[in-house]
Amino acid sequence: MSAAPTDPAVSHTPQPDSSVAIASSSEIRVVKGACPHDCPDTCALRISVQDGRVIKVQGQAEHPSTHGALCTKVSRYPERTYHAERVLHPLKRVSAKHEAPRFERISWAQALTEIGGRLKAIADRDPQAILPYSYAGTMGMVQGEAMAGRFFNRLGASCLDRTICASAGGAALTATYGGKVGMHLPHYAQARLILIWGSNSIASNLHFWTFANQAKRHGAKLICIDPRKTETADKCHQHLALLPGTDGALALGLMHELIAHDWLDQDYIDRHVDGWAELRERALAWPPERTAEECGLTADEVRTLARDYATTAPAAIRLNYGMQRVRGGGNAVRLIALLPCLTGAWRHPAGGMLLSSSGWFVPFKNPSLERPELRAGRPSRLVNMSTIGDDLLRQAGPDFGPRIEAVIVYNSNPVAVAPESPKVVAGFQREDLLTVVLEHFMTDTADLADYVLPATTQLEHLDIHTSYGHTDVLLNQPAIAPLGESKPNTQIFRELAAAMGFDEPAFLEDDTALVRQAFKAEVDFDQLTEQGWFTLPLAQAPFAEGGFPAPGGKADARGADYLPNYESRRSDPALAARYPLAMISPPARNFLNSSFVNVKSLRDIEGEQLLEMNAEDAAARALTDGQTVRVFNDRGSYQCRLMVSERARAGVVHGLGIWWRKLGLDGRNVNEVTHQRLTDLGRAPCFYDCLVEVAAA
Ligand SMILES: Nc1nc2c(c(=O)[nH]1)N[C@H]1C(S)=C(S)[C@@H](COP(=O)(O)OP(=O)(O)OC[C@H]3O[C@@H](n4cnc5c(=O)[nH]c(N)nc54)[C@H](O)[C@@H]3O)O[C@H]1N2
Ligand SMILES: Nc1nc2c(c(=O)[nH]1)N[C@H]1C(S)=C(S)[C@@H](COP(=O)(O)OP(=O)(O)OC[C@H]3O[C@@H](n4cnc5c(=O)[nH]c(N)nc54)[C@H](O)[C@@H]3O)O[C@H]1N2
Ligand SMILES: [Mo]
Repeated sequence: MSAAPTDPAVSHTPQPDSSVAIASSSEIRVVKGACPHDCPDTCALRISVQDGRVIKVQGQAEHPSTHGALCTKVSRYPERTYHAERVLHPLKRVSAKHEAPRFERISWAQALTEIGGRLKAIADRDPQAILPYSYAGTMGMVQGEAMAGRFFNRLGASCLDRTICASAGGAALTATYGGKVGMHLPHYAQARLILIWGSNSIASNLHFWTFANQAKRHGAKLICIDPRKTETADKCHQHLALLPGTDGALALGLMHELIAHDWLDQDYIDRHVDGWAELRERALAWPPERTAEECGLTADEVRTLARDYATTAPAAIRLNYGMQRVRGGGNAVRLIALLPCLTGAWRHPAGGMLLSSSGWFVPFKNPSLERPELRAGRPSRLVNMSTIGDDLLRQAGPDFGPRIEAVIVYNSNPVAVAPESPKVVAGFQREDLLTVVLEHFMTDTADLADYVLPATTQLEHLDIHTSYGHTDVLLNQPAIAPLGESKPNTQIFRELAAAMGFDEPAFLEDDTALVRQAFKAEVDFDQLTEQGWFTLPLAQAPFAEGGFPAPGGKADARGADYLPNYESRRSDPALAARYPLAMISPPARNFLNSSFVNVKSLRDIEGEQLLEMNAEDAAARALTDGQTVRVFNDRGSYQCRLMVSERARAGVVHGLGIWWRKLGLDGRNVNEVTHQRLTDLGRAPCFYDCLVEVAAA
């Protein structure tokens, strides 16, 4: 079904395996796959195909980390793939950018010739004016950056600083441990105490929850630390609803109690921690009363948490990214990551903490998959994806470099997901900006494109995956031929390379070659192909005897401190007087960031864009459950449906995300009010550090 390119300039490029038509048969064939989505779980999939059509997507029961259970979203994968609104052929814009979007169908040959010509003209002046914009629409290494990276390196384009999700916590783990490493997922089942900290595991890390639930059945205590009373909090023994952005203070308060009660593992500290003496002084300034005042908890809650954590073994922390989307998010992660070093919890396989396991894969990966040598020493300006709004509106200048003239978007929907959308929209509305979007659907970003190129889904292409929640490599075999004229991202970049006249051998390699190059020989490719996954050979209690991947093998406590939010009663009282509500915008359970919002059966479960608010705050504003409200601050406003709910504590509202703007009540979403200031470490956005007011619409 895949259309061969008709342009002679590109027809020599090889077709990847995944676009070879797969013979149909009325028997049911089972294909082994991997879930591509941005989620810690990276499930092993079992895809049933009949007559060339996927009839069912299930989990693989034998996969030890995900054991056959799938979330509601991904079990609806066929509905997404065969969606009537899939983009199945190239499109060219025929309306102005500020008008309602209108597109006409064009051939691949025309699309490639025109885009190639326009990119070449920009690159002749300065290739740094061209920017890739991608994130984790698919987490696959091949359909992610393998071929795209080669293309942008050869072009000499600007580089994207991929910070939108996890880089504050990532930088913190690297500063503290020397890498993004932590406990192994299955060991949580043996823990006696689990702090589920800044994680709505049931919604966004379901397979961790299975292990936590096993521990609970064996008598472990589960404590949820989250401003929102989530469905995970409902199932834990205790819920501590701290104020957003105060986790660093809570960690210091716990350290205070560890010191005061002599609960430290001084031997572990002496041998495996650098800089404790200095941090110890800072922690002594956080007695339970001060900590409680800062966090919006009671002093008793702080004391009891410290006692539970220090006196139960093994004690495990499942930290997640929700708590690092604030100004002090990086330091908060550093402080929490030090807790198991102070109590010696790392001595046990079921003790320690996990924020991300992705660093465990690094030594096994091929560092030159994206062919960095193709850049050949040319400049590589780094543009932060989290400030794309400001950056698209910026003029050329000595500290910025050339104005951005072209953006090529793949695996991301920045117009919906990037902070401060009024500026992001204004940037993408520039008539002089060339925007090319590789997509499955007409997202808010595709609506502002000059060209939309149809991409294949995970059922239609080959890929290989790591995980940030477990330590298995997974292979995704294509189950069906590409729908319509869609092509894998890799193939689109190969053909764009050919249209630009790039003839290096790196652009002739097919997807099978890329999958085989992704890892070094230690990852057994035969086992991966046969079984569907390969488990990295790693130590069970990785830091029982220290040995952190940092230089010297020690955890580093130097400099870690608590920083309050940019926007809070304490840091900006004048702003807080006008906008007294702290807003967080964690994901709606049945969406995956902005993916799946257009899948009707899932959108029907979510209903409408919702704002959860405590009854006290609603009464103070004479607002009632179910009414349409306007959420606003100096940056912008959006309308949504009010849900008066016990899930919200007083003073904090939850704008559940991330809706497509055009499916929102007034064509906007929650990022209308978020800001573009960055975290203390990792240059990440502060989505959950945001003051607003709410009124009847
Ligand atoms: N169903 C579903 N699953 C997902 C996603 C999705 O959109 N939907 N997204 C995926 C992606 S990209 C990621 S990064 C992960 C995100 O999943 P997580 O890493 O778990 O992060 P969030 O969902 O942003 O937030 C988790 C929890 O942190 C809480 N929180 C907010 N602010 C604070 C704070 O200041 N302190 C503390 N202690 N808690 C706070 C929120 O209320 C929320 O319940 O999940 C992935 N899985
Ligand atoms: N207010 C607020 N904003 C947030 C967050 C929040 O909690 N609150 N969360 C943030 C986080 S954690 C993240 S990770 C970002 C996520 O932001 P993004 O990474 O942009 O994630 P999605 O919104 O899921 O968009 C991914 C897009 O990639 C497309 N896609 C999927 N597979 C492929 C493929 O194989 N090829 C191509 N070409 N396209 C594909 C999908 O159709 C989808 O439109 O959003 C951030 N934004
Ligand atoms: Mo994310």
